Amino acid sequence: MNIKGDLQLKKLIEQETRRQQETINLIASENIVSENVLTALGSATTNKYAEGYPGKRYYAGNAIVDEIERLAIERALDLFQLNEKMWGVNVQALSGSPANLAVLHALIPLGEKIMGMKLSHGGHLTHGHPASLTGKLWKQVAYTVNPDTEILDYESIRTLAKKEKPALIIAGYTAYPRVIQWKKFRSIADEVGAFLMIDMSHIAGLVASGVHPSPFRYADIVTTTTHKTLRGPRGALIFARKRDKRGEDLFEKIQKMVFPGLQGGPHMNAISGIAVALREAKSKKFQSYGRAVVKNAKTLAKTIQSEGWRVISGGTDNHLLLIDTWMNGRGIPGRLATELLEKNGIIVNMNTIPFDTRSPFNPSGIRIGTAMETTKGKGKREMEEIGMRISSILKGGVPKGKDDI
Ligand code: DSN
Repeated sequence: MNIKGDLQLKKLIEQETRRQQETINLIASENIVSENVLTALGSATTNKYAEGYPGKRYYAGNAIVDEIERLAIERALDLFQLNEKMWGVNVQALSGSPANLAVLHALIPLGEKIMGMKLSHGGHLTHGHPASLTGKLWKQVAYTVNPDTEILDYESIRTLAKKEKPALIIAGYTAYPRVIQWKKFRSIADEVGAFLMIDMSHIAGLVASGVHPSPFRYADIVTTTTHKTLRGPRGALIFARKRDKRGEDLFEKIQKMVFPGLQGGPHMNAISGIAVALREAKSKKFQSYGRAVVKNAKTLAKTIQSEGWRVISGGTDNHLLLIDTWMNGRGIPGRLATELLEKNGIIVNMNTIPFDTRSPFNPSGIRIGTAMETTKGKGKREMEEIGMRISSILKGGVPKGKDDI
């Protein structure tokens, strides 16, 4: 990397690159992209304005970027084994939040109810949280996990849906460690006549590598960011049915909402990088990567549990786990846990746990993910070491007289 003549920025980027390599990065939504993705991101495609869609642009000179966008589309459909007659994919949304906003705005009249998981239980802001535009333009009906198991309780979700009759139901989360049963969500959505939108941002790479069930058979719309377990550049994909159960072309409506509804020119360098990542995700190597990510998360959960810490829902089936560091006052709050870990070279984020009694600014837990360290080549032995280190750092952080965990 060389930013000629700008030593100040060059130094900062080098420092950040070193930080990523030299610390243990367990932010569940982060990863490290390949050199090829970085090259595509830094390519001349960033210079091109391409408002519109391939073959229907507003400026001249787009024949080549048309091919790039078509390639990204083709690879996205191919990766998730989708028939282009039934599914369309938009590759232009700038990231996950605008992607979700575009879907909602395209399909749901303002003021109607949308149903999503409560943020503090693992949902996302754009699933209707009152602080997000999605919670201001639509009314959120929030579901939670079961208080005893900390796992989705499909029957209580069904009861809530039947009572509230939302126009759209969202499944797929940012801090939920278990397998999601898409079929159950489909039957709930059908019972109340709602669209089923699945936000698989966190687990897209696991779906691509076959270690989490694919949602496509059951969903009307699937959104995903491209930079988490999928290991691409920042960006998003919106998959939508061309003909849903009511005979509606959801894809066409969403296309119009992304452009011109919500955005101007797409970031063609990001789309180029996404095309690279989608090809990589199709490889055998990526399938082993997905398996390793989940294995590593399970090892980490087991190690941390064996040290006396409470892991939410008792473990994990995917790339992330939530640790209750507070343990009803016997441990330490999530914020302090995050700070102590960072001082010791381990990067995580504080996180609420289901039914948290503390505030989101200083919650009861931390969230840990294995996507990035697995990309760096870490395996079972390293995960055990990291788990032991996390535990001993957290125990060292327990104030005097409170070290009885
Ligand atoms: N900020 C992302 C995450 O960390 O899960 C979600 O948008």
